[in-house]
Amino acid sequence: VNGAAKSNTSDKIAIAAHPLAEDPTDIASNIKYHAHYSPHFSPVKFEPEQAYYAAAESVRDRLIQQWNETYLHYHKVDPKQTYYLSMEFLQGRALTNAIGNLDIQAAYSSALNKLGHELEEITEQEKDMALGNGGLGRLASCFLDSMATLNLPAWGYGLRYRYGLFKQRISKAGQEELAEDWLEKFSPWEVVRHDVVFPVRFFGHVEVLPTGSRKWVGGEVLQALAYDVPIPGYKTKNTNSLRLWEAKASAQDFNLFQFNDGQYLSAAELHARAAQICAVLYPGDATEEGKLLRLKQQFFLCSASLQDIISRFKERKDGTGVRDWSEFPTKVAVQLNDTHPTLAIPELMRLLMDEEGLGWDEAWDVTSKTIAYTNHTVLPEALEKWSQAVMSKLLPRHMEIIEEIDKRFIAMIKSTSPDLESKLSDIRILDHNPNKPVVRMANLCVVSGHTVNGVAQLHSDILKAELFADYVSIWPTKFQNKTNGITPRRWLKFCSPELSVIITKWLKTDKWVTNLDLLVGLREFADNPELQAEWDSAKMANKQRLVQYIGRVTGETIDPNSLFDIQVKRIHEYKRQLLNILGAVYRYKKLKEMNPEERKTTTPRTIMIGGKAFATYTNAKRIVKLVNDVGAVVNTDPEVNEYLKVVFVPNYNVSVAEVLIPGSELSQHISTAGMEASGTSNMKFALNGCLIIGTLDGANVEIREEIGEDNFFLFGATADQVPKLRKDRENGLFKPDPRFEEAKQFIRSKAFGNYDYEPLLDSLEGNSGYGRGDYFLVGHDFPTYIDTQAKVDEAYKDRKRWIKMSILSTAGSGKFSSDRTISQYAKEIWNIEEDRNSSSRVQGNQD
Ligand code: GL9
Repeated sequence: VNGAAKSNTSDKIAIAAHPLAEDPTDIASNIKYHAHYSPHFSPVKFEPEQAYYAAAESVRDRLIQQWNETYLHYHKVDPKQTYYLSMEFLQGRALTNAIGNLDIQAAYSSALNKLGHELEEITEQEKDMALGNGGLGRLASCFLDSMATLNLPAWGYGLRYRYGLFKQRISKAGQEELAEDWLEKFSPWEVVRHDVVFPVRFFGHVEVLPTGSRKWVGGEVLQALAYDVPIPGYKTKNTNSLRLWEAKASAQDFNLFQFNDGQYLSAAELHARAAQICAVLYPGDATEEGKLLRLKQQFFLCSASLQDIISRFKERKDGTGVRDWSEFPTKVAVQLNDTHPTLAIPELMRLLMDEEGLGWDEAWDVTSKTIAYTNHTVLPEALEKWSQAVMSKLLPRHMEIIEEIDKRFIAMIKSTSPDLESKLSDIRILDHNPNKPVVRMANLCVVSGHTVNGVAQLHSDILKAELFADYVSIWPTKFQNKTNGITPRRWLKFCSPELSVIITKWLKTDKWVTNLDLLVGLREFADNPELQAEWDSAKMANKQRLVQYIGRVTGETIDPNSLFDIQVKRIHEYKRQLLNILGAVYRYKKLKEMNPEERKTTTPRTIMIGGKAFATYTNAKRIVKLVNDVGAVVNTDPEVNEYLKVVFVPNYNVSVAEVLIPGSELSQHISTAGMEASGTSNMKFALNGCLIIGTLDGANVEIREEIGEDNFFLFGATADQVPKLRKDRENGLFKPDPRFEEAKQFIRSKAFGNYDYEPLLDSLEGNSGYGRGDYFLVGHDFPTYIDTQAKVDEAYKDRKRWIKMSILSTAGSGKFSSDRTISQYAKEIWNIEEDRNSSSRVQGNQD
């Protein structure tokens, strides 16, 4: 718009490179330097997009400086280092986070002003790096932030997917999926390492060498090329890496003869296959399609990462490349983020035995002391099982190794725990079920890893009592809990600067940013009218920002004085968005039945629901459609739309969450008890002073303990009641509440259009049967849900009480910092330590 004005102001700034400039004018020069000498656009314009890329590259210069220093420092010191292997990292945007962690916000903001731009506006130009599906991937990213901030030597390893999580568009038909090309215009946040390349083999066969040792040969060999993303810590020089692998084929694999012969496709066949490996993020839910490709992706990550880890182990210390292998577990900790990287186990065994010449016992000792496993779900459909036939074909040597681990485990049970012999068919690794012989990846992890952990206390208890119960008697100390956490930098300080300033003012310190327990200090002021007024106005500013956002993406006008009630997460039946929308339907019906005077006494609400449904998960897509259809009717009904709006927030992702969460007042975490392993958005909402309506599930249990039961709207069955409730239901003992029947009937009456909701509603009916019988207990929990929502309405009318609860919610959230979680992993699983030198290294000094 004001491009001319912008270039005029910007003309006064000379082009120069001051990579570590402090002064805004020098920073502005550095930004101009990038726009000029590393151009990505023709030199005519300097609009927000151009300014974003130039500013990002300028910030990256600083990161590279301390990143290189960190690398060289660890190279020399040779500390024990953690490697977090994950198929998913949900990084979101990097610019605000980098500027915030480097503590250069003010200088960059003013530098950009000098160039005619606003920092807030240019940060909006960045595409989310969405290499993950949901909580599991975002957790990995929060962990990276904490590992860097705590000065831990710790890297992430993942895959560089071309297309991250799909973009969601809402049309008349419901959800549509579009490819999201985060690399369309290049990412300033990755650096390709042309010297870090490892071969990764698929297929082929095993040969026995004259020495008796075995070797995997033949098949197809691709190259793994490293792309590094810098991970800055908050106010520390320590800068770690997220290393993402890309699959390549080499020039020799390009068949010039075929190409010249016009056979273009087959000439580059291996190149095409390489491109498939990193083409898309696996959608994450259970599907039959693409199993082989998914297995290839998993192995690609594991093999490249372990070769890299081993080569770093050899290179460090004296650089001779010769080290005692018993030292390996004292220098390397590998954490498996769920079972997706399980192949790290047989791959490490193979590398140690077949490439490095170790015997089985020695290799097993090293492997089992190195690897630990985190379980993130008890949903049976998400517990990975790979066909033995597929595994033998794609990874013949690994299949041999898995068979040997299985055989030795059985022998061990027979000799040491004969009482468990009858359980062997469940707890062994191979399932020889004649219909479909499979490898059970979770069992392989439990048998091979030194530690297994769940992600919230309730979840860890369930793992020990149910899923892994038989192993507990074999290895009583192997099982731990590590309650999840979130980074307070991204999820409070940077996404809600207004609230952060107030917190710092009242605590008289900003140390809470790295010591979140200090938030309890807010408790003593929870009744203070001055704090309450400031708190209220900060929350209102965040609500206003959200009003603008919703207006922009949906065209809907929402009332900033209504209660902002939000449920955002992947759409899944166990997360029960259906319970939420049935509640909204019931509320709408009651409002319709009231007279205008009665309506005025109600608490106005804006219900916002957002999240992506996996493309082939039909019921999840029907839920998205239903939310949109209910919204279309309610929001245009002049009788009620002052009191109720229902908004579907499209394309929920990390940067959308950064706008929604600070503006929320009530959020819903209402999964069927026992099914949500932890949840992490519940922590983000609570930290931002948002009250929770929720079940006793996952980390909700601990959040309620921390912030106090008076400040948590609890309802629903508990995890230990669920099995009996399901049984009762099967036996025809369930008596539905009339309000539940009323809500369903209202949808069936076509009040929200003609779409066929019968399959969705039918899932709530009957006693049992595929897709029937209300497995998720929506009907059972509906009446207490409605009653509890009425309590929410009452509480909201008392402004003082509500704000006090909001303050107490933030005050009680200290435990849920990922800094706490990561310190526990570091001490209790990885045995790694903070490197104090890496925080204080002087610039330019490489030690
Ligand atoms: C999940 C659990 O479902 C969540 O409850 C948990 O908070 C996170 C992180 O531990 O892990 N496990 C899982 O498979 N997902 C989770 O969110 N799924 C996705 O990320 C899509």
